[in-house]
Amino acid sequence: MTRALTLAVCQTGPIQRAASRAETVDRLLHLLETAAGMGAELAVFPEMALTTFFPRWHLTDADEIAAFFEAAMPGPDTARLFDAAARLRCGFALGYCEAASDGRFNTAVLAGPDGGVIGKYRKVHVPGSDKPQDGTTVHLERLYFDPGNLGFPVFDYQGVRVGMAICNDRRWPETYRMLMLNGAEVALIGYNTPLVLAEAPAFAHLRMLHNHLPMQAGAYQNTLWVAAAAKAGLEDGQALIGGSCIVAPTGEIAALAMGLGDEVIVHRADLDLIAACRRVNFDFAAYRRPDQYRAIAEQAGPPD
Ligand code: CDT
Repeated sequence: MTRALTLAVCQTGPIQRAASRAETVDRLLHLLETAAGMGAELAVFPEMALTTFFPRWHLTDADEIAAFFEAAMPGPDTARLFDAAARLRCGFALGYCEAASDGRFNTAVLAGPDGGVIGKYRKVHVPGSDKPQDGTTVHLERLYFDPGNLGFPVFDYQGVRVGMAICNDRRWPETYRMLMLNGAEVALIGYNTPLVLAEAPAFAHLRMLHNHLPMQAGAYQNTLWVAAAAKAGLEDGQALIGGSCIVAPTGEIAALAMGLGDEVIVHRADLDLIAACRRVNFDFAAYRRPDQYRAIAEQAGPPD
């Protein structure tokens, strides 16, 4: 019998700053119910799915910044989502801003089909700057978030090995490699990707290529399923790309979101395809040469 897991990607449209948590959680609940109605067993929501992508602004008021963070997960606003997971027997990965005792993190929590917390991941590759620049659109994630300190954990989800990554992580080959080496069969990714970067406006037409290219390569080169959810559309004046997708271990896009609003896509992921792809090209144990790759772990970039 084929091993399979039905994956759902719950893309959201913009979540404006004016939206209350209750309003936003209502939207996420509706998406989860839709996903479960389509047969999903595990869903992924975007990065920072409870709030607007506030690092586009330079904020200085501590209370104003703290309002974007969750002190507990589940918390008073989000418990309904975990209850729904249990009711629908459909777990999820949810991106949120985590206020923890050891720092502030851009985090995703993995909820099980019983509504319990399985584990969490904290974004390793935090992009942008910690210094506001005069007059230009900024990306100040490094001002508000500490770099993730949990590595790339992989969790058991109903007998399937599941890992997570967040937005900029998806551009780095090490993300998928670490997930594969830790045993992942499925990688769940959420993202908020501006259509135009102030520092590279000429690349605007490449944003979707550079969205799918690394995820397809990561899935193929590591023989994983990738399910990735965008927060899309015009959010508080900034255009975010869509392109949410489910990518097979062959590198093929198995399902693709059409629009820039709330949308669910579903695909029954054949987990046996992983072994088939490994047999064709990527018998890691037989062919990988970790002894020849030392620089990958020891150097950040090319020598000076
Ligand atoms: N959220 C996030 O990580 N966004 C980045 C874009 C900003 S890079 C300055 C991304 O890689 O999509």
